[in-house]
Amino acid sequence: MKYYVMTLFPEMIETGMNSSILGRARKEGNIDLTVVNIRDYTLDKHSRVDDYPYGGGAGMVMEAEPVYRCYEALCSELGERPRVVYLTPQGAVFHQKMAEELSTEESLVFLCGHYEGIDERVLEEIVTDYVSIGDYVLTGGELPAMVMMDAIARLVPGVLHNEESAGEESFSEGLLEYPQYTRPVEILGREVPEVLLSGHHENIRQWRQEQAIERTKQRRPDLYAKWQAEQGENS
Ligand code: 6GU
Repeated sequence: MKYYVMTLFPEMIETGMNSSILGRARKEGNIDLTVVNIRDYTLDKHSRVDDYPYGGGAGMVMEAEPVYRCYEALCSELGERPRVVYLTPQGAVFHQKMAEELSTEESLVFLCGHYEGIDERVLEEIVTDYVSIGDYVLTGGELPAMVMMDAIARLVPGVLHNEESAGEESFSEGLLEYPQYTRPVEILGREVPEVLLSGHHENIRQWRQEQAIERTKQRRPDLYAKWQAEQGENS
């Protein structure tokens, strides 16, 4: 998977993408990341990339030209025109299925806005996907881009190692994950559930399934209702 991030804050992306599993995936060559500074593409002699909004109002708007020139330079270099994800609270809310779909792309461009947004005309010209990561307002698209890159990367073959398998956790079957325990057997006056010590694989599987269902019902009644409806369809 090749990620390209267009941003005014490249160091924020570089810092965030160097640690943990993502850092390892880059070193191992399963994820490639190129961060480009939109400011490098302004023709303004003071390197300005924003201006006052037509019609008035608070804040500044990012100009179309540097963003457009930045994307076109990228495309010339690549010899292709990858999908462009614009991070905005006005987008469709990101979810696991979307991550799965995007993980099949060879390359993805993430466009990060700041201030009061980007001139609509360049968005109309280059953006293929408008995505939000939830119903709250952030100061810019960098954190959302990193959230998406993380969720997508772990679905790319080779990124997770055996012990980190992508299949069996939250959402893969529409349920939250069952509780986990490790040594010691007793701590804070609480014991590991007996069944997990039994070595009886079928009982353990059943117990975990029940826990996952109960936990989803309690904590995410919305997901539980969806899961129940799907159970009905499949039987
Ligand atoms: Cl993608 N951008 C910004 N600025 N705020 C957000 C968001 C994106 N998703 C949720 N809030």
